[in-house]
Amino acid sequence: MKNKYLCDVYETVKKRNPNESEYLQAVYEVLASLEDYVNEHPELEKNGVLERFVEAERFIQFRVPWADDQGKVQVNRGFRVQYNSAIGPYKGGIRLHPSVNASIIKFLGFEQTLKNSLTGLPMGGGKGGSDFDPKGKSDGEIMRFCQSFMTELYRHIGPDTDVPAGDIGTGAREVGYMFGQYKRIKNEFTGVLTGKGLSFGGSLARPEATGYGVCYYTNKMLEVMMKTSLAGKKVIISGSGNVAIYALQKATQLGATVIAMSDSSGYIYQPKGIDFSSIRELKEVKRQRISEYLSYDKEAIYEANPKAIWKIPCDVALPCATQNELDLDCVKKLVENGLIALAEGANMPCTLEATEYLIEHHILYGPAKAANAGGVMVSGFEMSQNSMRYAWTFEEVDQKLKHQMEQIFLNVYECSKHYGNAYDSVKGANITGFKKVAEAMIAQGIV
Ligand code: NDP
Ligand code: 2IT
Repeated sequence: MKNKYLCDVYETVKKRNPNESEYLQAVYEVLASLEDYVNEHPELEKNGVLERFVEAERFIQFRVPWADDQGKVQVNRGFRVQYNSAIGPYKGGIRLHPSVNASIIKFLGFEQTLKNSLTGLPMGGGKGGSDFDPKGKSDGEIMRFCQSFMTELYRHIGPDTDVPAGDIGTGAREVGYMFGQYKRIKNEFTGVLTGKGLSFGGSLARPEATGYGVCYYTNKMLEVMMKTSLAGKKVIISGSGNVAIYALQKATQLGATVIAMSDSSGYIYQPKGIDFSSIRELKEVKRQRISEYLSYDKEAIYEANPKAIWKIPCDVALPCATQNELDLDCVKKLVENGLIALAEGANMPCTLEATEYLIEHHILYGPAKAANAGGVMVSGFEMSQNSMRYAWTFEEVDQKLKHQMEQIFLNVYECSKHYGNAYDSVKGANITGFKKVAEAMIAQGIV
């Protein structure tokens, strides 16, 4: 990064957010990739666009007290970042995981702003969460936590203000409890959350959307850039949560063989292909560990080292677990073993060095904010359906999702080529997403 304006902006971000490594990583990647665009657009500096863009509009932190099944009082920390509302109401998920802190919430809100712009829908960027660990908690404990979380959050959100949804640790069950509490406090039935149950305003195909979207994106990327497709490819998917499960289903439907999946304890390997219905039952119904897959398939192999999944040779890698799960060594091994494409279901699963290596080695690369935009896209469709008091069919939503994921790929690809390197999709995605937000920020004045 040589541009003085960008360097100065990044120095300020570093000073203001010391020790927030994930946030600094996400901001650095974006600023560095915007260099050509910023050089061509002096109005950005004149209007202070980047200084404003890297500072969240609002950051809320709050106490979340609840009583566990033994009657003991527990206290967690709740967060919501309302990152940028230039192109629409804040929109983004809620992460429940013990690792959640200000840095993680801010990196996710920052990324979400650009991702939501890429969807083509009018949604700003937001994200929330808590260091609450849902693992091993009873339904009653989950409900009391979600109710307490919403008892504070409700005053900051609304269907035209800020619309939360799921993320790690937050699925339909948690969204349901949060929605119930919001409705009770406000006495309002609105589309204030997405990812709701189908009986109270949820969209068909929202649970599937992120995983399906990653596969639609990957398939289009393979078709346009290599004249091939997912059919016949060996695929590795990390994680075994919402995104991973439906990436498994769609990749398999598109003719690929998913040979390995993981959770934070280990990975399973089955060269004949992992079975979707077994994984779905294991994870969504029984909420068990992935090691239990061996009770469905005696031939599968389990190793208690999740990161070692990247040592298995494959054609396509779909990281769908969490940030920085792939470092330089992991991608070097994948490339050495014949990798042709990697698309990010998770947010920021590759370190900066890993991403650079993929681009340098001309691996087809789908950056998170483009490749996993299908989830928030269908959340946007859920908001539309709620406003219309109407519901589209599964096929209607799925077809819109597929079309728009392919369009995102094409927009990113055209932009990458325009700036001189078809493989540099980081530049393509960041510039495409940023352009619209920056134009809206300039048009709306210094706010
Ligand atoms: P889930 O909670 O459903 O699943 C998360 C999966 O990732 C689990 O298998 C979990 O394993 C694993 N995992 C989580 N944290 C870690 C960690 N620190 N180390 C190793 N493994 C971990 O979440 P989602 O599937 O919804 O989210 C997965 C990723 O996709 C996240 O990065 C999320 O931000 C991103 N995403 C999600 C969208 C959505 O619509 N849900 C949309 C776009 C992106 P374990 O059970 O052992 O913790
Ligand atoms: O990272 C993401 O895009 C999500 N967790 C989905 C957000 C949403 O509002 O559906």
